[in-house]
Amino acid sequence: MHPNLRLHPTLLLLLAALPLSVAAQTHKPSTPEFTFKVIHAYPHDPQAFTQGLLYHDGFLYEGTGLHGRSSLRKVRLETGEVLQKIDLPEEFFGEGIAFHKNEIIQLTWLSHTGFVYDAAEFHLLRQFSYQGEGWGLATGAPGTSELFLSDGTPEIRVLDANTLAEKRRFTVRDGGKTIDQLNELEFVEGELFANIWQTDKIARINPQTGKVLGWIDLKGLLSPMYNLEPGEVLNGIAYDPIHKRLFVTGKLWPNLFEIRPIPKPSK
Ligand SMILES: [Ca+2]
Repeated sequence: MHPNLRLHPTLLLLLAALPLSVAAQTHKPSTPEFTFKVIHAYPHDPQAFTQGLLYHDGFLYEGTGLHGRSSLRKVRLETGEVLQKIDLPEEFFGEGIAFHKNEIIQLTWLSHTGFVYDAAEFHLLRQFSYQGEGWGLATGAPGTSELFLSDGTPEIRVLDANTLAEKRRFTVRDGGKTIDQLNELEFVEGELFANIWQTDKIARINPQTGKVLGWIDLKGLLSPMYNLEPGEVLNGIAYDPIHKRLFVTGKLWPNLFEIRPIPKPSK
């Protein structure tokens, strides 16, 4: 501590005696919070249990989950029309997807099995194995050949996109608190965005350290008139780096949105 910042012992005693709630108010949350503006609303297949979402060369690619309903799709953004689709065998519960070179990689939830398809025809090229659960997957910064993988824990694995071997991992923390339930992922302008499962929140994460840089609160994005079931939560982030468009949707949601995060007014 800097000598000038040393507190007098009497003051320390006074601070220790303060009720916790008052003491907490002296430490305002330092992690920036964002709300959102809807730029466009698009149709989304309400039968698609979205587990993976990405944007590439003018089209959306979507991985869906549930046994017997898992698939990989190419989707027209403007209409939600499914242009191309391959179904997974019923024993697999599809999870996150990522684009690498001319291939699409897809995780499964509990099967320790991933699939690699050629992106043009969706032909299955090979399978691979990994430890633990598979939740979200995202391609890292251009030129790094990195993939980010979430598994429901506070840890994010960084894979070599060519070999799919683990290179490193980091723990996601907001201040001193570890953050788990990290679900669908997207790499956006140098940050890793993660849906927090069963919430309306997206964490903005430093992909080197795991530090949470901000929170995007998407509460109220989908109209309450849709009466969502408990499992029909926000999940799915895609980014168009050319036009800097950020897309989000949810499991079985009727809409997909282009949004713009905007700083939350301070209270
Ligand atoms: Ca994504």
